[in-house]
Amino acid sequence: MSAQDPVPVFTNLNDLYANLGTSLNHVERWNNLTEEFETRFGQRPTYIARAPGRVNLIGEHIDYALFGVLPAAIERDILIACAPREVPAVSPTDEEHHAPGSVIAENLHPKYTRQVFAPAPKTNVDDDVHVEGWHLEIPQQLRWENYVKAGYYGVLNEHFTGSTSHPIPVDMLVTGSVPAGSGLSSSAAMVVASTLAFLAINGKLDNSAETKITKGELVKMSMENEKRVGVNSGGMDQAASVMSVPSSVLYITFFPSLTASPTPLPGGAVLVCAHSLKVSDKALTAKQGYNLRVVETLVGARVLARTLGVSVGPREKITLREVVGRLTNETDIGTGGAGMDVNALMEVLKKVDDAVEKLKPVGTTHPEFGATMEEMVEMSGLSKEEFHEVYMSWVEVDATHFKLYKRAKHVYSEALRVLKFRKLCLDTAAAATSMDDNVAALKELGDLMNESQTSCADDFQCSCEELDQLTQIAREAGAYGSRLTGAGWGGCTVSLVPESQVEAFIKQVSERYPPYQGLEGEKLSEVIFATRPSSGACVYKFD
Ligand code: NG1
Ligand code: MG
Repeated sequence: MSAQDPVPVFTNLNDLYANLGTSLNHVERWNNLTEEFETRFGQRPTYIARAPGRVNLIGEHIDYALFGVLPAAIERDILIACAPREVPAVSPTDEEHHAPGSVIAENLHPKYTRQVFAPAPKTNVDDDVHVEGWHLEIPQQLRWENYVKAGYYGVLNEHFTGSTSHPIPVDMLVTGSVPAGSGLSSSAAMVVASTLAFLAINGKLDNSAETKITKGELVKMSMENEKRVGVNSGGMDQAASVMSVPSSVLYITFFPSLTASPTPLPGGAVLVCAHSLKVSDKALTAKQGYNLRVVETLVGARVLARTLGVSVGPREKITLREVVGRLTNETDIGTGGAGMDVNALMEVLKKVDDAVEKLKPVGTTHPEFGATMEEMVEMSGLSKEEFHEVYMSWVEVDATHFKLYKRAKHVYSEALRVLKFRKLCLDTAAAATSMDDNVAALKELGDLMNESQTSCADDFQCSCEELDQLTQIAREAGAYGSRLTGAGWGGCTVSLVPESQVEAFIKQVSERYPPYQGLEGEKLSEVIFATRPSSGACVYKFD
């Protein structure tokens, strides 16, 4: 499996269901979506695009520092059915039917209302035939269709720019089983599915050589597309949603290039996702949360590079991963290699640790080593103007103190935990192991997850009371390890639980975690459920 593999386009239902696996009732969901589409739009869909959510086992907030992460796609997913809209011969004058590329988007969930929108072509005054680009308004507020539009935007601007052909009008129906705002990446799943749906419907995605799209290309496009919703995310969610394979977690690297290697978990354990029921909406909290962390880690990397004598271009946004790469003159740059192993990273971190200490501003009075804006600019070695242009002009943040030291400390320690976690998985798989060996390995993996939670809570400060409490209860209920998953500040936890104890585990957590009081049956399985790694995004083409 590689980034060069094409995104699968199935034309046969048996192949599709074989790819999806049987543990969730896929057949019923797909049939229901197809029938609803016919009822609402009076025609059968021509495509259904599917993209799964993901759970991250370990490696939190380090993808945008370009360190490797270990997520897996989950079985829950977003499905988008679509068909070209028949434009009536004698058409009404309403815009819905006329504008090129106009979209009618409906959602099976009644809370998400019907949306009608159309992109606007930008033309050149001297050449009004070739379209120069497309405009599609994506308001900076939380709306479900933003994620549909974000996927569409990239397709429009990549495939309908500089040409005379126009996108076609589309009817679309969306359904999702990934809980929103939960850290399971419903957002990336929506963007990936939407990107796929708009590519397919416009004839840009098929099994033929000219219209094939590789998984790597789809990840890149979806990452760009998701940024349009206002979060400067790394590529973990999109890569997991696109490239995952059943029954393995995926070790994803971003530096020197995107690679994904399936990594089997030791037998005898399952993953349990549990929602803290604190909804965390990154689109709303990014200024003091996610985007602020992106800025803090990037500025930290520049300051560190200066301390270590690593060269950085004046306008370059060097990452913490690149700092250690340059420090060691890493030779695999450009070869697509997966980069450092545990020992190599430990070696280089010995050199980096002292420099990380220097990210504490001199004489600071802030209790958590936060630097003020002025101190941070000074530490960066840039002028105020340069600093603002490089680090502040592309993102909105809202903070008085920037904790460069704590953030870098988390990123490097977390990167090392990911490598240790992966090595343990690989070593266990390679040895002819007994059940006891597996249990020993699972305990160690659990410890790494617990350490990750502590680092997220104390140094990266992306946990919250609910997540701290829920992970603690999970450990007491028998999990090998438990931690927040995704961006944090709310959303889900992931726990590694002995397979034989899953039911008892879920029961105990549901009795002890206060927000679960009174939940049972389907309501309870919405918020706490076992999941297994599932396959990545695909498209089904109807005949
Ligand atoms: P969530 O909020 O779970 O989608 C985000 C980022 C990831 C990664 C994690 C933290 C997006 C789309 N995803 O995940 O890239 O940085 O936080 O590890 O913003
Ligand atoms: Mg998200």
